[in-house]
Amino acid sequence: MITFFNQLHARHQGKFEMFRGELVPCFEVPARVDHVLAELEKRRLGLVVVPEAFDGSVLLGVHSQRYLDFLASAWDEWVGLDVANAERDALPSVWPVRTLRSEVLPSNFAARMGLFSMDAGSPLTSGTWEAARAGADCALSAAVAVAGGERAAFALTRPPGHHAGADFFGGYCFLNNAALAAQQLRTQGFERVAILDLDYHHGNGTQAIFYERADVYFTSIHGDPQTEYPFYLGYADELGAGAGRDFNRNWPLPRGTGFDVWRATLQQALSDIAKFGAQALVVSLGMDTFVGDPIAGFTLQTQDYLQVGEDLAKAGLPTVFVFEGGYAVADVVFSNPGMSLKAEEVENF
Ligand code: OKP
Ligand code: ZN
Repeated sequence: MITFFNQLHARHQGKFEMFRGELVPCFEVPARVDHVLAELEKRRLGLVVVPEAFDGSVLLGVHSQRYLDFLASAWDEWVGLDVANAERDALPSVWPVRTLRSEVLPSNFAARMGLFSMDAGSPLTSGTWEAARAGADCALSAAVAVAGGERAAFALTRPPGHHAGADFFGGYCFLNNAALAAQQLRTQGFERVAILDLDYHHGNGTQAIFYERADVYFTSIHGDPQTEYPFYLGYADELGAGAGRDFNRNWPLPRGTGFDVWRATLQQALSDIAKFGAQALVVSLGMDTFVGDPIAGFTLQTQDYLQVGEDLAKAGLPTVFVFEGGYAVADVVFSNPGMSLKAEEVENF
């Protein structure tokens, strides 16, 4: 398995996120991927390659121009408000909820920050844009590699992407890496692409991006949004709309769900992907299903991920893995299906 990694990920380093009324240290830290990288190299699990830099226009396949413009200039605008802001993360504080207008673009920076975001837990920092672009390059390069004949490619990226919509950030995500990979596979000739989101949190951004499309099937196994982030999407009755009707499927599971039920659900999701006739697969690989994760609630254990790797391999599809969540920082390497595979299985993957 070839891995795409860019050390520029570390340019995104939030200080605090809003949690239960106070600012707490960010869970989404650079060390997350550094541990995975070290382990990949130690176990010699294939090449680790720096991705090529894609032209910004590729991002328009998934994101709106006005959102990309905002992200690209946000840090400079933030510091322009007050030079002391250079030492502070930017967090939104006001949002255009129902009855307020979101097609008007205010000139006020805080107003635009709210317009283009869904929560106050995703700090925007001096290097956020650079890191997000580097992450998108990893996902796009992984898709190009798979389109070029690789059986599997891994985009080892952060910040994650699956909560980011066409025109908003949130849930630690800024550019939707999985969506970009899926779109790239479409562009390169795969007629039907499936996205399997295994992160503990529902991939609301990815779902929304493809909700009205029949060419990209989205399915997700996640903590029930009645109690788990992102709360406002990810329910079982969301089946797609318009041409995309029946090309979206959610599998919300209660907090506390263990591997037996989770795996039976995975089998159903994989069977639906086969019925859809997917020619390629993008896996949003969140490792926060691990029992030790500090912000999630499933109880998968290290050895379970061996089974996950085998189940995914059996699907027999060219596969792009995109790293998403996983916050048990030092343990995240032990909960990665690709990394839990035995050497010969990695070869066949
Ligand atoms: C991103 B990904 C914890 C509150 C939760 C948002 C969680 C985003 C998860 N302080 N905040 O799906 O792993
Ligand atoms: Zn997650």
